[in-house]
Amino acid sequence: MWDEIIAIINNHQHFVITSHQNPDGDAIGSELGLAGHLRKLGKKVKIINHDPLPPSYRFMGRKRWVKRFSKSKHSKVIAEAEVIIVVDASGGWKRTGNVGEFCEKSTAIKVCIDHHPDTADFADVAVIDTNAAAAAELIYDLLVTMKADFSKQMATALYTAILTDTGNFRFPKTSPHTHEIAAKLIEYGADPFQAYKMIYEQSTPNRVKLKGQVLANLNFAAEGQIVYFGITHAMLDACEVKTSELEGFASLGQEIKGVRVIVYGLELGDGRVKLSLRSDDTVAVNKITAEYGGGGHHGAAGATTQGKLKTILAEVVQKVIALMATQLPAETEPSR
Ligand SMILES: [Mn+2]
Repeated sequence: MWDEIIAIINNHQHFVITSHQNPDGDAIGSELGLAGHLRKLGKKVKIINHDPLPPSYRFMGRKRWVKRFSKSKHSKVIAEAEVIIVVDASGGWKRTGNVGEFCEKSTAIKVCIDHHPDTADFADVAVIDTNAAAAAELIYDLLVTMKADFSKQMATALYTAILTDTGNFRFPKTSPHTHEIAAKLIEYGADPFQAYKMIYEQSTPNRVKLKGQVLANLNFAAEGQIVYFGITHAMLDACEVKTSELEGFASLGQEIKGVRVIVYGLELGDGRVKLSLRSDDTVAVNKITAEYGGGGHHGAAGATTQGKLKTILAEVVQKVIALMATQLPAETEPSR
């Protein structure tokens, strides 16, 4: 499955790696793990993303290793790259934001490595495995196939990617292989305690207070099977919390018994609302985000749309109710 990609890596020198907008732990960790290996092979590698490196992921590598796309600085690099590798983002160049239009125009060979169920026909070569719990699992497999020498930094990046994308090894795609990979990465120097602390225990007091405010005002529908809430720009201003600090808010309410779907809307302050949907995997919430031009998995999906927060939340909740009526009822015992 990796032959073609390995041949491409071996035969070229200049690489650009990118991923989706609003990069998560899997996007950044996969990029850094792969880049670490390519650099060890003596390749020239640039990681270029639409967004800046979120501060919470800085511990995975040096800040300068992950660049925020700038037309003046990077359009030439992208145009002249021999190979562009997109990780954790199939579904087309639009998923990669501003980087995408330059990647599309580049004459580079385009490679996609991902675990999302989206089409990848924008790439020349794609390895898509929807059974992988994280794109980083696929990167790990590629690196092992290439007999990579894992540094502590590469192991930390890939471990953190898997940690975050599996919701701490509990989402349904967490497999024996996921744990085998994690075990190896710990051997290679990843520190589970440190990774958890750096990802989940770096909140500001204001962030925790905003969380409290959200939890105190959760809304319920479908007899408690749906939790929904919105965060307005005014709430962020009042609490002095930045949108970049809201990682993890999409699963608020998940701990409540009987909840199958969480609908979360965030006012972006420019007339747009960012929607994040979560489900216990019995409801394919990506069907709903697709209607808003977004993507994702059954259990976690997102989209950005135009309109009033309250109206959009009400509309999405109705869509979830309709979708739940067409799908299997929740199991009495959770599947995970
Ligand atoms: Mn992922």
